[in-house]
Amino acid sequence: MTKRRKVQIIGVPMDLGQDQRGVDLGPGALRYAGLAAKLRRLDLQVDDAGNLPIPVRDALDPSRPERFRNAILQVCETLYRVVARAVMDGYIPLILGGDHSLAIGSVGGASDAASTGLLWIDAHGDFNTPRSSPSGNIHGMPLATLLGEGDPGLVNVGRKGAKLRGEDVVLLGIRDLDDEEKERVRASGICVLTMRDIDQRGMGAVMEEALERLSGHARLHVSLDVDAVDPREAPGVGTPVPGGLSYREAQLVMEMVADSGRLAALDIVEINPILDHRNQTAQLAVALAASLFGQRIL
Ligand code: Z70
Ligand code: MN
Ligand code: MN
Ligand code: MN
Repeated sequence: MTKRRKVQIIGVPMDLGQDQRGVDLGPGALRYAGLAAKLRRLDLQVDDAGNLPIPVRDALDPSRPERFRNAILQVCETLYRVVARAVMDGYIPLILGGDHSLAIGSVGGASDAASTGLLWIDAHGDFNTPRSSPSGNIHGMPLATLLGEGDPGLVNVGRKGAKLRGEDVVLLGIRDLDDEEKERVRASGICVLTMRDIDQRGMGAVMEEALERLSGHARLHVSLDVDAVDPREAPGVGTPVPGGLSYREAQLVMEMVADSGRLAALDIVEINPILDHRNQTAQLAVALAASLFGQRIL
C-alpha cells in the first residue's frame, strides 16, 4: 500500500514583482474557492501553513529604488527554507501567490535535496534579466534567475548559483516574449512548447513531449502562472494575453502530470482577485489543482 500523500499549503501574498495592485490577494481567493476541502476529498492530508509575512508595498520607503528587489530577495530566502523543509517532511508543497517572482524561492527550495524537473506554464517566458527587461518587473525574470542569469543576489537565494539547467525545464503555453527575451530563450536550451505547437499538434501530443523531455526527473515541479489560460476563462490576471489555453487543454495538462505520478511541488501564481469576476479565476485554479492531485472524471 502506498502512503497517503500530504500537501502543505504555503501562502505568499507578494505583489512586489510587478506594478498592478491586487495580486497579494491571491492566497485568500484560492482559500475562499475551497482549495483545501477539494483536495481533502481526494484523500490527501492537507495542512495549511498560513501565509509568509510579506512587506506591504505602501510601507516601503519610496526613496529607495531597490526596495522591491530587496524585499523579494528576503521573502524568497524564507520561502526557499520553508519549501525545502516541507519537502524534507514528506509534503508536496503548494505555494499560493502572489506574483511569479516567488518562484525564485519555491523552485529553488523544492530542488534543495533532490533534482527536480520544472514545467513552467505561462503566457510569458519570465526569462528577462535586469538588463534585458523592458519593464524592470522582477516577475518577468524568475526563470532566468533560476537558471543562474541576472541579479547575483537573486541567483544565490537559498544556495549559490543556478538551481536548474535548461534541459531540466519545459515552458508551456507561451505566446508573449519580449524581443531580447526571445533571443535569450532560444540560447538557453529550454524546451519551449508554444501556443502554436499546441494548435498544430494538439495538447495531448505536446504534453507527451513535455513529459518525455522531463523523463530523467523522478520529481516534477509545476509552476502555474494562471495567465497561461485564456483570459475568457481566467480574467483575473494582471497581464491577460489573448489566445491562451482553453479550460479543457489546461485540464489535460494537469491530468497528464497526475498520471505521471511524479508531482513534487506546485505554484499557483498571478491571480488578481481585484480584476476577477466573482472569483472565477481562483475557482478555475482550484479545479486545475484538483486534477493535478489526481481527481478523475471517471
Ligand atoms: C514582460 C516583462 C510578465 C507575467 C507579465 C512581462 C512579464 N515580459 N509575467 N506577466 N506573469 O515585464 O518582463
Ligand atoms: Mn509586467
Ligand atoms: Mn505570465
Ligand atoms: Mn509568469
